[in-house]
Amino acid sequence: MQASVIRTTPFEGQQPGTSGLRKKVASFQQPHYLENFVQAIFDTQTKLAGGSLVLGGDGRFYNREAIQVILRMAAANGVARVLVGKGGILSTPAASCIIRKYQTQGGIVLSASHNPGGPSEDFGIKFNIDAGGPAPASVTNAIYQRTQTIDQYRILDADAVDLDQLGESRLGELVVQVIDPVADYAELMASLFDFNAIQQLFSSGSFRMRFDAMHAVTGPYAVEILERRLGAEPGTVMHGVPLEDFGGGHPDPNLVHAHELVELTSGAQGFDFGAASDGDGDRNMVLGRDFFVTPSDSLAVLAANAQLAPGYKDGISGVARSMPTSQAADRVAEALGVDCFETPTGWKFFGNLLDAGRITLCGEESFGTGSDHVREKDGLWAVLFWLNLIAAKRQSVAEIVHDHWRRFGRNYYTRHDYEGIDSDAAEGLIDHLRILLPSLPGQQLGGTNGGFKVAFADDFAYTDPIDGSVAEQQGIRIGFEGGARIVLRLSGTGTQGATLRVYIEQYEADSARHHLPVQEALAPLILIARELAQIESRTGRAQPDVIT
Ligand code: VG1
Ligand code: CO
Repeated sequence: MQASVIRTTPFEGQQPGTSGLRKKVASFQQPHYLENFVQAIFDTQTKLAGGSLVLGGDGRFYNREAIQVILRMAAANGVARVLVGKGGILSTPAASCIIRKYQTQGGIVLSASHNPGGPSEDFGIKFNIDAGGPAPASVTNAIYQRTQTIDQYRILDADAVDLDQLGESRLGELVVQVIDPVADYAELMASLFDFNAIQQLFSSGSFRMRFDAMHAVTGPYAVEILERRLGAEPGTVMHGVPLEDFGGGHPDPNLVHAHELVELTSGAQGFDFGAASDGDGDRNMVLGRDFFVTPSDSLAVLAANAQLAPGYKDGISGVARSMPTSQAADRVAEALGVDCFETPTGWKFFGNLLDAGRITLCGEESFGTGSDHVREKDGLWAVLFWLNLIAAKRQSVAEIVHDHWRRFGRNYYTRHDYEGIDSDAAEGLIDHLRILLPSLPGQQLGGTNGGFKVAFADDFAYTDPIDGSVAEQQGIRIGFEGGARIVLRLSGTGTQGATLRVYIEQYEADSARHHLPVQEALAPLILIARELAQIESRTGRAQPDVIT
């Protein structure tokens, strides 16, 4: 077997976004496109030569082809060992778990996460560092720089590796180890949560749940853990077979895309608990009967009750949330006397805080919750944490959250997404807000009777407390007296046009006012955001596409 050096020229736009390089499948299918990016990883991440690498993806269309290319390139670039998930499959949190457990020099995760899959949909690739988490900007910038000057890549001339047989084989000098994608992850979960208590909850007969894997990567993980190890009834896991196109749906666990689960948990006969995860298994949605847990609240509830799970019995060292995530967790941190950090959007910003032991739990409003057990957000982990709480407290989801609001107050929260809008219009909208920012503090917005007084307005910048790195222009923040906030930013994960995200939050201490419909409670702030940002006139959209 021989390594070839192939001449190539740079592609524009191989800059990773919020979470890796995401493009249409057709982009990745262009000759040399994937290869250029992968070679840029090998050229800049020099520890991989002679080292080991974890490799796997969420099973979407083009996963298998990409895995074979990357294996042959790893062999030609002197990687000693690649641990690849059976069938080329690894959930994002499982990849993180395996990088850490086997102390590899990093991992390559193939996923466009919650974006649809299939020949005309999205594909993605992301590099994770040896700590197990998404590469920080310093690394992704270096990879991107390299893609702009690249003129050759190395690849072994070899046949495809059998990815469906567990065990070792060789590709030239490279040892390819096909591993069970579920085993190590399931073991880690069993070490963190009270599996006996959860087992008893399922066998009690008075608790029934459904987990919607959305035909994405978590199906096999959820069947193994929930049905086999914890004894949930067969059929608990819905849409459990991973499909290359996720059955044609958006593998995005929210009220819009997981509506079947919402219906199953509705009404007197509804299931007690519903949960879903996304394409690559790092997101979670948690539902009770007729009850939706806002991800921001979920983080706060887990933080307030962490000691009920064996893995967190000694309490938490601190908590972090992304900037647009509601401030519910801040109130818990204050009560616990621990730090709460506010980071830019994207899991990579939690890595240093987790590594330094400054935080135990972290989360994002975008259905992401996680802890220091790995360096990615983790969908099934959050579901198991909730099951552990329900088993320990012997309360329903709604009771747990209502108790939480009584104790800490409620942060009403919603996110409005305007998808696929014109990129120039989106940039123009943000520029317009940037110009407006200095004039806002002190202004009374939202009409004469009542209204909201602006306490601060800025374009969020973050200085990492561990390494001092600075991230600027991370989203427009408008904070009001009393804690209400409007946040606006553009998505960094889309592949078509721009997506505007508008995040709205308002704090309510009075428990008599904790049961209003969310959109109604937030209506005045929603209106302020629309008018201030001139959303309709600039984007042509009167209504958001997705409300969560
Ligand atoms: C979105 C979310 C962000 C999340 C990111 C990756 O990014 O808002 O919180 O970290 O997706 O999640 P953006 O830039 O589109 O707002 V995943 O599950 O797609 O890897
Ligand atoms: Co994801």
